[in-house]
Amino acid sequence: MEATADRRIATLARHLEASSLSYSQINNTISSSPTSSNSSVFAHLARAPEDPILGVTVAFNKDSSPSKLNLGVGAYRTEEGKPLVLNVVRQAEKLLVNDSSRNKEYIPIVGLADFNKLSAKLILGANSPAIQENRVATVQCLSGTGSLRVGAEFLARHYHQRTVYITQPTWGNHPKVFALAGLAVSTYRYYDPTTRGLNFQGLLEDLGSAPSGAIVLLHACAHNPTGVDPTLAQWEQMRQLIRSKGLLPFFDSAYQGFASGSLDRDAEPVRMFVADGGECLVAQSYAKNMGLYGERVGALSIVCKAADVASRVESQLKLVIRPMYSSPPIHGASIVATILKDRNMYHQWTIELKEMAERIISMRQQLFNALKSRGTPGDWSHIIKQIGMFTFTGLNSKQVAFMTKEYHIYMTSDGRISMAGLSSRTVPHLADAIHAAVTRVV
Ligand code: PLA
Repeated sequence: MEATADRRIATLARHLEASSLSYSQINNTISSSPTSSNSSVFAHLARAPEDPILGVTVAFNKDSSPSKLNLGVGAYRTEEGKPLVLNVVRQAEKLLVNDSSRNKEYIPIVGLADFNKLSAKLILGANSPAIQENRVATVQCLSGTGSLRVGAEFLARHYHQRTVYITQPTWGNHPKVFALAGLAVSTYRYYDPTTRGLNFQGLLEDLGSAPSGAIVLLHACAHNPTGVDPTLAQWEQMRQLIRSKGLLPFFDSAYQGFASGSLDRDAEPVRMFVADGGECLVAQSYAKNMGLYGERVGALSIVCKAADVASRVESQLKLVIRPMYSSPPIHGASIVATILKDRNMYHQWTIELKEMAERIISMRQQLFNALKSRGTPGDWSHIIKQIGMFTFTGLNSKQVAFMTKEYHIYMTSDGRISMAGLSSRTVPHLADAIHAAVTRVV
């Protein structure tokens, strides 16, 4: 425990140094400003920068242009550009509201039992031997981020290897989640900007030289931000390497069903690792595939080798969760459990999910066609090849800034656009902006 505390303080100190104030400076400032004096005890605080992804929405909200377009955060929009609540979610909510036997009592630290069982089944498959053998510890967490964070905290306390390897590049929150839990973060090569595809050789080399036992974060499908996924044959090679080196796989599954439109197909890489009998962690999010963004509903599963280990793991997860937020919220998980346990509702969900995935795929084709018809210089075939919610366009930060200033199009500065935020109506505007950016800004 003491070692954990020391590590946290060291991590925090590094974090603070990076924002130009040292830990001891802050300590001094705090002690020399009593709460009774006129100046604030927080007066020393520098303004923190906005989040690189969520800050795009903040800037977008301030723009008064009628043609503004937010392609920053990965949030699904309809053809009319509106947020979508799935019909099946509305239906589940009505059932919940009309059920007078329901109450608002605290739920257990680990969350709703039904939700946990059904979530494990969703990602690992209905016939998963790991589930049948009771070797999976699942806890309900605060969406994907909370699941990653609980997993990271658990590993920092109980796992012998403290280094986690993340893809280069990755979702911007990954390094922060792991570093603040007290783990050391390293990267492995993943994306090749020249081919706009996977740097598979680099990936194998880097994982091959990782220290034995290191944690490897894997995007289960629809890699964020690149939209580049390994093929199943490549996954198999990765599995063999990871197992032979005794690395510990930690899957981030934030887009199950969003990549291909099929929940089972998108879960194949995870199932491949579970089928070999080895251990792994999986963080699941229902933000995108059930459109439950703000409900903050997700799950962390730890697949173990034996039932008694899984049960001890679960008991320790409770000690991680209780001092963080005590127990998770009830509403979102009740919606998910209602849908997953009812055959008809589950079927309806798969149809609505497929519609969302297909609309995103059709946006790829439309944007590609629009750039072709404008004769925009460059090979834009990666737009139709990439998978999931995002296209990693290859536009540089100057071109992105130009598109925001001149066309009121908002996206992250690394050139990532959320295809789910586009519609047939807005494709021409985006294509005009990209055309202007690549022909006028280098
Ligand atoms: N993991 C990955 C790979 C993600 O892309 C995201 C969300 C999450 C986890 C966490 O999602 P959740 O906590 O809401 O379940 N990424 C978004 C949003 C969609 C964000 O940055 O928070 C994105 O625009 O990248």
